[in-house]
Amino acid sequence: MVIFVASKNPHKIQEIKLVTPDHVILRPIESDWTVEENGETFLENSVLKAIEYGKCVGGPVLADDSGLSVDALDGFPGVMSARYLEGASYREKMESILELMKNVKNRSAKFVCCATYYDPNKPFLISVQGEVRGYISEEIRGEKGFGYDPIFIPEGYNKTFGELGEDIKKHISHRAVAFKKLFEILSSLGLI
Ligand code: ITT
Repeated sequence: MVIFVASKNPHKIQEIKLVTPDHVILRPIESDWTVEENGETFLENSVLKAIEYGKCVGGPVLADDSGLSVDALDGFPGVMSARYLEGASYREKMESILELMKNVKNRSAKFVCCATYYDPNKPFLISVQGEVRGYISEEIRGEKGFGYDPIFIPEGYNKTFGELGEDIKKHISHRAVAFKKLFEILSSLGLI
């Protein structure tokens, strides 16, 4: 069966594929479809993307809204993770976060992912959230992954996601946790 994915981020889609059951085919966005992500939470934005794209394609859709949340910065950049310092490179965004964290002792942080399934024909919507807790590193390390991966050290490891890459992310990341949970629910309901 085919499920559309309401994401323009190829890294996300690749990571979702790694935890998708073999009989489910993910179909990425082919048009220049876009939606204004004006929600205040990961849940709101994930639901917004799923419903808007579901209405557009007329079939079952998955959406992912995610981001980095730093405890000492009151959850920043949070839902603003993609839009923080718009136009700047991820190296610049990470340098800026490290600058904000200079001399900050509490480096705990988490990645959060809200995964939503929506079928406009039922209509039917399920949202689940996944998290991975960890720490902000002292410097940028690693070339793997995407976004803020090179400054995030997951709990229980001493390397960043940028060093660990998808071999580890597919087991413990916020996205892996959320989508595994979502696929389990969809399977138990006989929807996939
Ligand atoms: P779509 O909305 O098209 O799915 P996006 O990248 O704009 O793509 P979001 O609005 O959900 O997605 O923003 C997520 C941002 O949070 C992403 O661009 C990264 O900056 C960050 N992020 C989320 N998951 C991440 C991960 O696994 N590793 C590193 N950074 C991540």
